[in-house]
Amino acid sequence: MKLGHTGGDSRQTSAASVLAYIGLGANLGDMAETLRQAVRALAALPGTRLVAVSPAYRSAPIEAGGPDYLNAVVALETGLSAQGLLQALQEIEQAHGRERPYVNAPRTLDLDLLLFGQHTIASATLTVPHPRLTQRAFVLRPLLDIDSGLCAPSLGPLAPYLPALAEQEIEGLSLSLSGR
Ligand code: PH2
Ligand code: MG
Ligand code: MG
Repeated sequence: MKLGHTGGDSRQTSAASVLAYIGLGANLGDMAETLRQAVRALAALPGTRLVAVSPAYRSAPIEAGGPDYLNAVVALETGLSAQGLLQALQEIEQAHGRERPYVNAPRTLDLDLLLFGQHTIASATLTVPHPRLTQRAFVLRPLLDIDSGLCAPSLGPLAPYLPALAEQEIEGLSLSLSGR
C-alpha cells in the first residue's frame, strides 16, 4: 500500500486507503488531451495510486446540449478523505478552465466522484454513490469495463443495470488516455 507523500499539501490523508472511482467527461476543447492530463493529475494526488483507466467513449449529451462528450472512468486507491478527494477534483477542473454558466453547460472538464469504497455519503456538497450512476451508459459502461463484477452500496451489482440503457448510444474509441 502506498501512503503519505503529503509534502506541503494541507489535504488530509489517512492509513485507511479506499478504492474510489472517478468519472471523467469533456465536450469542449481538446477533449482527449484534457482527459489525459486529468488522469495524470489524479495519479499524482497525495497518497493516491492510479489502479485502472477505462477505454474512452464518445456519446451525445444526455439531458444537456452542446457537442458530443468524451467520457471515461478511472479507479484510484487513495488515502484522501472523500471531501479531500472532492476538493482535489474541483481544483483539477478549475485548472482546466471549468466554467459553470448554467446547469449541465458544456465543459472543458468534469470530474465526478462516482464511488468511494463501500461508503454511502449524503452531505450538502457530495452524494455517493453518484445519484445518476445507474442511469447513464457513459458512466456504467466504463465502470464495468474496469470491473465487470463491481458492486455499489445500496445498489448492489451494477452489471444488471446496463441492459436498460441500450438506447443510449455510446461509441468506444481506440485512443488511450493513460499513455504519455
Ligand atoms: N455529463 C452531464 C450531462 N450529460 N452527457 C454525456 N454524454 N456525457 C457527460 O459526461 C454528461 C452528459 C452532466 O455532468
Ligand atoms: Mg457529471
Ligand atoms: Mg460534475
